[in-house]
Amino acid sequence: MAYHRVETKEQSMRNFYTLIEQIGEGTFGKVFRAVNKATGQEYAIKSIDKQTLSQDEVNSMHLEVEIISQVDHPNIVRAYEFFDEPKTLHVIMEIMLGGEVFERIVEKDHYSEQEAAWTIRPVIDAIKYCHDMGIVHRDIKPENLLYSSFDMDGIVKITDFGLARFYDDDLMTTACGTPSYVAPEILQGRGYGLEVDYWSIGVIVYTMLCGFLPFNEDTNEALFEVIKTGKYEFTSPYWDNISESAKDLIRKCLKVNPKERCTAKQMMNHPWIVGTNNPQINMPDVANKIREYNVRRKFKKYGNTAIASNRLMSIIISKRNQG
Ligand code: 3AM
Repeated sequence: MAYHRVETKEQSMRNFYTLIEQIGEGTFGKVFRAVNKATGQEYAIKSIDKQTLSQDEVNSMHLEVEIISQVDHPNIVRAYEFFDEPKTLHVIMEIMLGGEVFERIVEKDHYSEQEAAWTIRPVIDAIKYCHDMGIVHRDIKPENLLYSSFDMDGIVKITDFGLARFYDDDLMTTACGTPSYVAPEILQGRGYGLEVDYWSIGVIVYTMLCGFLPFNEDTNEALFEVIKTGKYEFTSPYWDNISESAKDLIRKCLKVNPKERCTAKQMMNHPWIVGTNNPQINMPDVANKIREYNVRRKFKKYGNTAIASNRLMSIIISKRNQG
């Protein structure tokens, strides 16, 4: 990936790209649709105002760029250029025009367990690839799984490596993530590893098969207490007709003890993910529930975005002090 340290006006991003419209807002900064002036090719540009960032966050952004410049996988959004301007950072990325994975599911005429498994399989493969490279994503959630296009051949890709880190064998301690998808060991403040991404996959698969979250409380404090116990249910009647194989996978991902949790490699070999015997019965009620969940999610968006270290830590600590 090309890195540009911008010192003159001629070198600035706007000399090479025309911004068309804002298409999103991420953990750090805004995302725009843009066109390369020389080629006419469309890209997504993530722009971050440096003045709104602490030095830690600027470092984090540089790290995100370093990470995405090293990954090369069909199910991970590509990044091409990085402009480091005096006031702003811009990452030029592949544009994903097909929308979020949960938005697409509800548009399908037919949605079965088989389709759910096919949808999540490439995501697990991409996570396995990251982990093999020593990269932990730490913010796997439906909002970060985007389709490349609306065509039939559009493929799902992981985006937003804003919280990703290189991981060696030392456990990480920074508390971060998105409340509904965060793993218990992060909340216990005990140090954690790659397994946090497997937990998030468990939460996503659960939600894909019923349309509601396994852990859901009115406040983050209450939510974190429940996540730490790892207690959830396959609530009747919603789960009555879901296969035992799907439930087995979810149980293996949502283990409180990260050492007992199913790895991405094991998931890729799990019968439900391999998917030769999955039910192909249409599940219109699940699609409807996912539709309702999407509406709630958009509504709550700013209550359930990624929480970087300080704020999450203060919620955990204030809860600890209370009890
Ligand atoms: O703000 P919303 O949730 O609508 O879909 C992503 C999200 O949109 C979008 O930017 C927001 C923060 O992640 N986004 C991220 N990367 C993108 C990309 N490469 C993207 N949209 C298109 N192409």
